[in-house]
Amino acid sequence: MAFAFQDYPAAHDDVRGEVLAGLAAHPKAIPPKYFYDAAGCRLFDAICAQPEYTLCRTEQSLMAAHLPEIADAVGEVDCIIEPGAGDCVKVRQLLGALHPKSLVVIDIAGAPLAAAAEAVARDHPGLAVSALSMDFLRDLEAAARWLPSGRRLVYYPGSSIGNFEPEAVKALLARFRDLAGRQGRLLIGFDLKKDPLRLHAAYNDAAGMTAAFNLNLLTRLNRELDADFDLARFRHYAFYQPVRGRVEMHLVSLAEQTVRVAGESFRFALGETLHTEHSYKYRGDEFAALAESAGWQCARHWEHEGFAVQLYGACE
Ligand code: AVJ
Repeated sequence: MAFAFQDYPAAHDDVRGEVLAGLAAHPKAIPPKYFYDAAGCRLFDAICAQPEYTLCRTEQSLMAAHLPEIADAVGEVDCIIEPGAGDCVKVRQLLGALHPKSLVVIDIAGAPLAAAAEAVARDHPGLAVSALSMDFLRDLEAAARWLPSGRRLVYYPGSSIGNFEPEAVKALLARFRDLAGRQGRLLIGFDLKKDPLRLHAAYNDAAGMTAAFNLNLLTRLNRELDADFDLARFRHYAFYQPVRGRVEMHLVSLAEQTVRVAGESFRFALGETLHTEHSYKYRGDEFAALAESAGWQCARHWEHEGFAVQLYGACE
């Protein structure tokens, strides 16, 4: 078994700085990557099991249904790189079809990533697995030294790309392109624009899992940054904004209140929002235009029940 774990603490230890800056901004905002502590990961899995939230199940069945065709279109691959790999469940599906020599998985949450990646290495003798704990938004270049030469595929499933503003998508995809190198490829999954009422329901599930996921961010800050958020005084509020083509998720203050976070005070007016997530939805051609502006050429498009997977090659 070939397995290596590398922690880049400097690249993900700035929770405090980033959260305090976000709370001082107008409107107040905290980046969605902070949802995913242990409880947040469990709540996200619970969201994926809700009848209203079909995104993960749809991607999973799209991939299963088109796997041979996708593998064929991707062609020969020496190394798969997955930023934000989490529990590595999605990339396992690809390994059996593409048979790469190495796998590089990256995630901000180091401990669960290391465990998941080590299990992948155990199940695939002969595959060299590297797990990198880092915030790939800040330190992706450090991943380059773990990449063997040969044909690389960047895999970015799950509509994680939806969390970024279009300008940031362009910048991130350009960095993926640098990482993939010449002959590099990108296989990316994203959620499509659809009936706004379906989108609304997906982020307002009847069982309250999305609300619990959103509010768990405050529980995390209470624990890790010695904050004193009163969860009963914030409302989960999510809606689809069709002009911008995104679901916005907020925590709206139900009272005028002052919250202490890491020794600092922040005032919330009644009705003031703490913005926690964007989840952009695209049409296939819209996303392809964005990726093409970042130096990628769209090779294939698959879609199934409102979800799309596209394959790109690097423009020469
Ligand atoms: C994991 C980013 C795809 O935006 O739909 C689920 C996260 N937020 N419910 C999404 C999420 C609220 C999810 N992604």
